[in-house]
Amino acid sequence: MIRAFTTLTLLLAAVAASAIEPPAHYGPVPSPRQLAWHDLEFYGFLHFTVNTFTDKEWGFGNEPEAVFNPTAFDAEQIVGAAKEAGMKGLILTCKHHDGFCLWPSKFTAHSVKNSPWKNGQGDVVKEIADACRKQDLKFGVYLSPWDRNHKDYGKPEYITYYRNQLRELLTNYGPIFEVWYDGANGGTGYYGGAGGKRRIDPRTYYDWPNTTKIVRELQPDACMFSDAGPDVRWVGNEQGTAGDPCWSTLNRDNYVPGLADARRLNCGDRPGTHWLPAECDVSIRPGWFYHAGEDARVRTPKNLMDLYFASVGRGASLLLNLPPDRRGRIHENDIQSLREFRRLREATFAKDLAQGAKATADNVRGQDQRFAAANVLDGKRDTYWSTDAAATTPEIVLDLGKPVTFNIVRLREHLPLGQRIDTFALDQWKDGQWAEFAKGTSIGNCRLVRGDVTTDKVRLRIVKAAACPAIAEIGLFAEGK
Ligand code: FUL
Repeated sequence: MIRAFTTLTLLLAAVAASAIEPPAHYGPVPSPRQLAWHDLEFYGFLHFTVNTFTDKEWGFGNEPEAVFNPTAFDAEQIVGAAKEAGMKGLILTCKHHDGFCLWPSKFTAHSVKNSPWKNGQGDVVKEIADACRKQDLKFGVYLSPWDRNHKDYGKPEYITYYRNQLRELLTNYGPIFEVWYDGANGGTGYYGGAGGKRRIDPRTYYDWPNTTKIVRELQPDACMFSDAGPDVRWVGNEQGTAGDPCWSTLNRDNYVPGLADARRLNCGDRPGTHWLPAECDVSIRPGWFYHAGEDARVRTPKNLMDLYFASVGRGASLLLNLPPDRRGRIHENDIQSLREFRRLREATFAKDLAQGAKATADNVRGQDQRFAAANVLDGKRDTYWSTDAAATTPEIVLDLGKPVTFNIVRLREHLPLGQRIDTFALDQWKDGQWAEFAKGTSIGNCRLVRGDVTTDKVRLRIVKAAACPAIAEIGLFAEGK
C-alpha cells in the first residue's frame, strides 16, 4: 500500500515537472550559425594588399602586380599574433577595392600569380587559412563588392565575376566562418583602363539574394556580414563602439549593403523583424592598411580595453584589424599592445567573484530546478534562471557570504529565447538596505556594467521586460591592473 502510494506520488511529481515548459521565445531568435558566432566575441581583420606597398588606403585599381612583394611573409606569425591576443578567428581582405587578389584566381590576371612574391607561386589566402586551421582559429573572407580594377564593374558581367571568385574562396580554403561584404561602392577607378566614374544602385545591382544562396549552399555555417546582414550587421561606425542600447534585432528590410542608416544600425530596432547582431570593426592603427608613419600610433592596451567594453560589453562582437606590414608580418608595436590587452582581460575575467555565492529569486518558473536561480552561476550559457510567464519584473539576489569588492558585473541572456529584457537595475546591500549602483537597457549576449562596489549581497532587478526573463549568467569581476 505504502509502496503504491509512493509510486503514485513520484509519478504525479514527474508529470507535474514535465508539464513545466521552458518559456516561449520572444521576438526574433538567433539561428544556430548566429549562436555559434555569438560565442566568438573577439576576432580579427587582416587588411593586406597592394596598398601595403603603395602606402595607400584605397588603391585606384591600376597598381602593377609587381608592387606586391612582402619580404618575409609569415602566416604563422600573423595568425600567432591573433591567437596570442585571444582572438577566435581572422577575416582576410582577399580582394580589397583595388581588385588585386591575394589568391591565384582563375578569373583574373590581377593577382599574386603575376607578382614577384614567391615567383608568382604564392597564395596568401591558402597560407593564412592553413595557419588558422593549425592554430585553431576560424577563418573568414572579405571580398570587396566594389572593384576598381575590373573592366566590367557596373555591368551585369561583373556580378558573374564576383560570384565566380566567391565560389573559389568558399570551395578551396576549408570552412569559412564569416563572409564580409563591404558597403563602400561606386566611384572612380581604373576599370580595365577605361577610367572614369561608375555609379551603381546598391539596391539592385549586386542582386544579393542570389549571392546569399551561393554562400548558403557552399558554406552553410558561414555568417554573412553587411550593413543589412543577413546574419551579422555593421554597427554603423568604424570606431569600435556599439550604441547603448545595442539591440541584437533589426528591421532588416529597411537596409541594403551600402545604404545604411548608421545611427540606427548602431542601436538596432526593438523588437525588430530579424535577429541581426552588431559587429564592431575597428583598426588597431588609424588606417586599415599598414603605414610605417603610423608605427607610433598603435592603440594602447587601455584603449583596446575600453573598446572591448563598448563592443563585446554591449552585446556586439569586436572585429579588430591588424595590418600586416611590408615584410608580411604583424609589427612589433602592435604585438606588444595586443599582449598587454590580453593580459588585462585575463587579469579581469579569470576570476568570477560571484562563484560560491548563494542565488535566490523571488520567482522560479514552476518551482522547477531546471529554471533555478543557481543556474546564473554555473558558467553555462545553456542553463538559465527563468520565472513564471506573468513574473516579468522579478529579482534575483546573490548572497556572497562576505564583503566582496568588484567593479564589473557581467550579465548574459539565454539567447535562443530572444532578447527579453528592456531595462534592469543592480543594487548592493549597504547599511541595512538595498542601494542601486547601476542600471541599463539591452543585455543580449553580454552586458558589462562598470561600477565600484564593496558588498556582501548583490541584487539584479528586472525593471521592464517584454517576457519573463531567461538569465544565463551573472558574474562579478575586479578590473585587472
Ligand atoms: C570600409 C573600407 O572602405 C575600408 O577600406 C575598410 O576595408 C573597412 C573595413 O571598410 O568600408
